[in-house]
Amino acid sequence: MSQFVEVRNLGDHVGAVVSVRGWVQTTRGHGKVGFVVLRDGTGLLQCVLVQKQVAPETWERFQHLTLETTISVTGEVRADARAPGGHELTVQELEVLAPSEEYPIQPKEHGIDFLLDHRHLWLRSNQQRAIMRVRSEIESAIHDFFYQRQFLRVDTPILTGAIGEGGAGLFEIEYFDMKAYLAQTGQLYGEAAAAAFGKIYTFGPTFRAEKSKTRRHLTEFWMLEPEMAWYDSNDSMKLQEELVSYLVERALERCRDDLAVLERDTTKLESVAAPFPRINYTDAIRILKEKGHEIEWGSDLGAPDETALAEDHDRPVFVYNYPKEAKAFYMKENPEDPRTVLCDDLLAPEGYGEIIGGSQREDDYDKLLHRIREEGLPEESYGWYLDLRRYGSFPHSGFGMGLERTVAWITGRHHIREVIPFPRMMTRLYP
Ligand code: NSS
Repeated sequence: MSQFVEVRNLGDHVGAVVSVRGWVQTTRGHGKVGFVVLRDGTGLLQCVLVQKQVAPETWERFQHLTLETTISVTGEVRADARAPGGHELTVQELEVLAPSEEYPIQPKEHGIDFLLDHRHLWLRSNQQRAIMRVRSEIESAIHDFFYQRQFLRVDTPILTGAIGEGGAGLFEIEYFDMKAYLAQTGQLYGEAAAAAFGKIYTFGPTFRAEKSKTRRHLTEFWMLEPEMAWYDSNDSMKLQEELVSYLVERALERCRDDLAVLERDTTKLESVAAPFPRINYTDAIRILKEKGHEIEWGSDLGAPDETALAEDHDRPVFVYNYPKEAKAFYMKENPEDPRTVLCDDLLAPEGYGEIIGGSQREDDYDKLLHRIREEGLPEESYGWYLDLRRYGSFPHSGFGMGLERTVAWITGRHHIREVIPFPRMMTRLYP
């Protein structure tokens, strides 16, 4: 057992003498009084040293402290509403546990490339820590949401045969004497699991060899993918709006301080409540044309189109039933208009664009096989997937929510590279 107290628990020790350890975030001195803001991972603590009240060695050590030096301090805890975290420590002793060389990240403006090159250190900064805490809270909220609804969590493979979303963007790797691919999605495996368990979700890293350098694309991102037996596309949209409302509510409830550090305008999140508006794809094209966008029926929506559709609303909007050719092979043909499929994209407001893509799945063996052939996908790899339509086919739907896009929207970050601890992009594998 450590005799050290965590900063977050200092409220239980007001008036007592305790020891705290962590890293020097800032120091400043005014003549014979010194201040150190210590960060221990659980919070920030302002430590005050008065020269004539501490041993000369302690004062000497304080004067030579550099940023990010690992220290331990012992002193009396005082409640102070103005101090970060609400407490201050009147220091009696200060020890250096490990020195720190000249720290690359200084309190000044650094360019984004410099910060990304130093991501392993940048993570220690106040804003980055706030973002990661929100991310972690959203992850916990995802698990709570599905646990409450009795979904089973199923882990799907990352190493796969040639199977996924189809199209470009597969990462190919050597797998003994075979080719393997990093999973673009867990969905197809999720569909197999839905036939075994009814309602499931999978949550893990997914990979796309994205050549696009946009603020919405990573090559490795985390995706939540629920899959529900017996749900039609409408049932799925209802679940999506309940989920997203719940996640936003959780962030507002439990991450107020972090959102304040990030200067997020939370009034924009407070209006996020189900139900969300639903726009048919064909209506979406009409609206976009009225807004002067050059888009024709048949094409997928681009980022500026998504922004324009979402800007009329104070909460995310669904665009549903896209043309077949704009979407993946596994989506169910719309019986009312076979040119389209039963699918939806959920577009976040404030320019964040698509955070969810979902659909009802094609459950007809012949239609699915036809689509696989039409797309020129390697039929042999899809044998097991087709089996799901041969041995007891069933109506089912599911969706994929990109964690980083969702967290970027909730935290108000411009680029999604800031909301994952170690972003992977076309030109970035380090650190
Ligand atoms: O390609 S998706 O639209 N859909 C799927 O992968 C389905 N197989 C999901 C399913 O139905 N189970 O991607 C889903 C979401 C999308 O809305 C984004 O939020 C996110 O995944 N996404 C990405 N985030 C970050 N970077 C990249 N490159 C990316 N691609 C998709």
